[in-house]
Amino acid sequence: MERTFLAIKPDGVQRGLVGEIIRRFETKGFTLVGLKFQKVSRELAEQHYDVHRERPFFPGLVEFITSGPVVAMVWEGDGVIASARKIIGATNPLNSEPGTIRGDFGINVGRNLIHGSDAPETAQKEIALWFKDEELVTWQPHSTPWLH
Ligand code: ABT
Ligand code: MG
Repeated sequence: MERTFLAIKPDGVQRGLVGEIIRRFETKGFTLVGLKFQKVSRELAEQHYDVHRERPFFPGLVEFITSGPVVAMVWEGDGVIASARKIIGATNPLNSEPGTIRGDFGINVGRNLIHGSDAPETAQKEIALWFKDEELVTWQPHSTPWLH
């Protein structure tokens, strides 16, 4: 079953949007398999955003992501990687559609509330970076038998 890595960033936590954001993935029908609340070390932040290391916004990005606690999560379900990106919305909240998380709650590209893996390879890499195998729970939700 497909899995993706999502993280509610410090701005989402500070603004009290943790419940609202988790609710959207739960009610869509995806399954939570990993969850932790933590402050992010500089080392983890730099590894997570390694592809952006040479970009001018990289130092500010690392500063921001390490500025307060984040909610790191792994979600499972058919097509969850692409679907979560749709639920999250475009990178710049000013361009993201109403109805998406960033479209509904954000205005600033540097404060865009939530991260979602952008492809199967990055999902795999990010899950391994943020979670140990034993922190992930394999289970079958039984409450929605007709979902799939
Ligand atoms: P993430 O889920 O955080 O990776 O965002 P997303 O994949 O939608 O967008 P990318 B391109 O990966 O941006 C990573 C973070 O860098 C910030 N950023 C990006 C800027 O501040 N300025 C820019 O010009 C660009 C392209 C936005 C993303 N995170 N935050 N916060
Ligand atoms: Mg990205």
